[in-house]
Amino acid sequence: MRVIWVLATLVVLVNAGTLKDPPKVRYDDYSVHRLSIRNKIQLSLINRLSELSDKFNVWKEYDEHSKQVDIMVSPAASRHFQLLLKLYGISSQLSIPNVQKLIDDEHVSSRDSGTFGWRQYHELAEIYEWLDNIVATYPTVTEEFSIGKSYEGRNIRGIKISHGANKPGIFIESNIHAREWITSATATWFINELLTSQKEEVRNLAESYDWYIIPVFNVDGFEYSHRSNRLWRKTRQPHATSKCIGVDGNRNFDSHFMENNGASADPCSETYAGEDPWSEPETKALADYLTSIKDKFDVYLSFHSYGQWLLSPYGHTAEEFPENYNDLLEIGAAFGSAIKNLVYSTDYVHGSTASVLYVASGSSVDWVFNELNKKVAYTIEFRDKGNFGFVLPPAQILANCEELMAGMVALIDKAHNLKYI
Ligand code: 0X9
Ligand code: ZN
Repeated sequence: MRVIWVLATLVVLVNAGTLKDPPKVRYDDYSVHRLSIRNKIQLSLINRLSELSDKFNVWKEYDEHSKQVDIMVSPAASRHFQLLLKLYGISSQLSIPNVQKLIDDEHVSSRDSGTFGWRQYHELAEIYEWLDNIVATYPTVTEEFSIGKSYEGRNIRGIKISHGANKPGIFIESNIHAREWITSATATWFINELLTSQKEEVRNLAESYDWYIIPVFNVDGFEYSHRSNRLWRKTRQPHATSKCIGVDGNRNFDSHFMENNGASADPCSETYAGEDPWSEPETKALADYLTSIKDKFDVYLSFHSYGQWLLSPYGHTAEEFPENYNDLLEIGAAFGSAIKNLVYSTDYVHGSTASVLYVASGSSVDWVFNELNKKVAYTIEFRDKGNFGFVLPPAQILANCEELMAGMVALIDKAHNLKYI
């Protein structure tokens, strides 16, 4: 009898949607602060705070360029946090007073009526449905591919756009970090432009190169960021001995894995590298796929947010620079000034990851650069510089897309002139 009651209750709960969609994590009165760090003692305090992951979440790590850290603080920890700032003499600026407000605003923005568009963010099912339509609409120049399945069994899909056999290839990986929604919004827009734009510079890009684009790489994390926790970053594979879930995919590649403190060994950290390189099915699938087409592409780009940076190797050390670093800087300068010349006058800073940002080891870009020998490989950190961070308002999607296109045209043009492509 009791079993029947339990079953009946379950049926009611499932129908009410209670079990289907667990409540979303809320960020009411969570605030984001921009801290100016002046010494090692201050920095080590922030690093220790960031280990208390239910109270603090580092949105942007310390970098030598700005000497700033963006940190999100829970309302419960807020008073303690202010005391610590005072005690350690850390100056701070409140950049976001209430994260939940931004998350709520993201949803009430002007929705595209019925069709897929770029005035709002879309979830994975919508992006995949759109991709189906694109492939059906442009069958002669597009080809769908899948690099394999995620931990939770989702397909990791990509699109190849090609106007003829064996053109030099450009590979774009996007949304390895789940919460960086602007990346897949920009990648899908870019696919659409390559197929529909009549602008000469875009037609040149589309028709002179083979494009391989994965708009959402971390599919499980992305889905989770829509359904449960807007600020999820990592993959979704559980850990054997920790309650914390997932790995930072961009620390899980087998290139200088875990070197120089460029990743964490703590499963609860946002930059947890994983037990071993390739512990995540997603990174393994991407590496295998890239290896299988390694003769078909010359340029590799990884889309991230935020900070407005164009970052080249190396990520694992600031002591050494790649042999072609001057070329990478020249390409970076072209990218930056093309964006600066647009009406928005947005600043991008370029340089090696470890020297201008921070040491990050085991990233996809460094693996492609070092192991597949692709000498034009960059991380692009899109808008903004911290006013909205990961929750970039949908009203900024199109401006970000325009900037990417201007930067991309200049980047590819310069890489071509320097004979990389
Ligand atoms: O830390 C990262 O993985 C990237 N920044 S983010 O805020 N989007 O998480 C930077 C990646 C730098 N790239 C390389 N290490 N090559
Ligand atoms: Zn990222």
